[in-house]
Amino acid sequence: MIQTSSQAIALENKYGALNYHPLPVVLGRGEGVFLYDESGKQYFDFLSAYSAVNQGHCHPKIISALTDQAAKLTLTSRAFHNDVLGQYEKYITEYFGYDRILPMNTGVEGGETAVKLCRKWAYEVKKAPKNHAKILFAEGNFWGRTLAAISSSTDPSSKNGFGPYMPGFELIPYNDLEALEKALEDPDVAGFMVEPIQGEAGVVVPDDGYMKRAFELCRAKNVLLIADEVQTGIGRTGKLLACGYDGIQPDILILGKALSGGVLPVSAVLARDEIMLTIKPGEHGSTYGGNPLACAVAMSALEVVEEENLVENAYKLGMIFRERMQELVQKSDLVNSIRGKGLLNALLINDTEDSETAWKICLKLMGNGLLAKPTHGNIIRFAPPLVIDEHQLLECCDIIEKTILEY
Ligand code: IF1
Repeated sequence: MIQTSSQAIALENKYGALNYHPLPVVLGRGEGVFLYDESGKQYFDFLSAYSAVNQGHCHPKIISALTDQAAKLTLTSRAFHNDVLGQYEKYITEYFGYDRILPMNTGVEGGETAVKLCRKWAYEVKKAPKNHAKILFAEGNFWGRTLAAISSSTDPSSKNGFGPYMPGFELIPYNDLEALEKALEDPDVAGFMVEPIQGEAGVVVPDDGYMKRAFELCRAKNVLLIADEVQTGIGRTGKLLACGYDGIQPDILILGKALSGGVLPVSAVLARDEIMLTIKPGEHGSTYGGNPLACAVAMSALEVVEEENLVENAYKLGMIFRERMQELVQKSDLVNSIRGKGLLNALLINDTEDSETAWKICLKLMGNGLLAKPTHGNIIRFAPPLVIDEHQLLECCDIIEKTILEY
């Protein structure tokens, strides 16, 4: 059956839960930095599935790791060993410099795992009194949709209407070291979970050295720094990890999204022995976590990042992108500023947070062959796959500039 986009959209609207508000484009194919709709129209992907597709759509090496492994063995559960898991665990722990990995699937499960691990460590190693451990979060955080994740949220649309919420969580302002220092005076605090750049909040970049100082403050109080690099990790910000800008190795590292290059949900929690070994058999897990298909895909996704120098590319092209957008800020009254690191950037529009301006600009961008999504009414996130080349990036800058100037 031949299906038009309006038919495809109508089906979703009739039979699906209405928990999203997508741009009215129906995609059927992706390759590298490009997406194609059902009529064959080509778009530059400037969302990369929220930074999951850092290696580009349907990367041939990752897809062949997927299909090769899929033909051999996909899932055993962790009730048995499989012949890929150990190799993957060795590969990823060496890649990021940790003792051990706990493999999960979605990003939010990585976050849940990190929180559980931190609590377990607090009771067994730090000797916190039973059920007293507290975890600090920064206002504006986003780490997913589970009840624990929304319990730490300050975004009413994520949080409201789903109570009661998880106890033992505390909020402090982001990028505020004094507030952190004060919160750390409470001896029950066991961990501080934080994004090195806040994604959902609108690509909020903290002051230089924030993560480093936060890490030192935590260390001084025997509190674990848990870095949520689900969105910022794996090259996106122009370093392998955004924490790399501060030269720190977080106590617990959460990865997801691009760990599979957008092929299937693969997340990971990395930590040193002292922390990871507090969880014993039967105390945590997941049917699909560590499945051979995910392990094979993740290894090849990480190999691609290295082989194709995606970290360096993101760094270099990010500089060029922000320079071009800075010129646009000068030329157009509509845009206020550009911020970000590497290829995780946001353009701030001169309008209110509840306006429709960013959305309307994204519709125009779509018409001009570039897909991006607003975050809030006045912020547009620009995050192309890291395989984009300079020529393509400049073409995209032209599209963005033309669209904004014509608006
Ligand atoms: C949705 C935003 C991005 C994340 C960080 C954990 C997770 C995420 C830092 C959970 C997920 C998503 C999920 C997506 C929208 C999205 C998002 F717009 F909300 F801000 F990426 F920019 N930590 N981010 O950003 O990972 O469980 O989803 O695999 O529709 O909820 P997940």
